[in-house]
Amino acid sequence: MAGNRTFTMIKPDAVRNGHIGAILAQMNAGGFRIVAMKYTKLSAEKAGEFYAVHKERPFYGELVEFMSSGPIVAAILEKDNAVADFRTLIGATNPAEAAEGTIRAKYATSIGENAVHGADSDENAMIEGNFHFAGTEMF
Ligand code: 3AN
Repeated sequence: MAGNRTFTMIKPDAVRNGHIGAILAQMNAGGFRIVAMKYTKLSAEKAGEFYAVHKERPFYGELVEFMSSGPIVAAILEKDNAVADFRTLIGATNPAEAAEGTIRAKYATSIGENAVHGADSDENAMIEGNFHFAGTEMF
């Protein structure tokens, strides 16, 4: 059965460009309830740890540098079928391929600086949520 929670980050590009409010509004309008939320900044070390699965990819260094370049908003969101529905709401990794009206189509600038993160499985949503939040920070 599909889980009901996912994990997201509003990335440094979208924060810098002033899109936090609009992106959160679109998440709420899409039926997602905020379970946990934090305005924070990843150190290069923490960003490297978060994206360790991509360590061998050619863009890993660039990704770690970008994700630690400024503040982010980290959040756990709740909705039926959360992981898949959230990936539909944000659109494809490459904003040029993201469906019209999706968060990445509207706010991402490139495949690397693509405005938001969305967990890709129930298992990763749980791991990523626990990476950022203590149990006492989830409501
Ligand atoms: P998604 O975030 O849509 O699940 P992944 O898991 O393939 O996409 O990639 C994780 C992150 O790595 C992306 N959000 C993006 O920031 C970055 N990334 C992916 N592909 C590239 C690429 N070809 N060049 C630069 N950065 C990339």
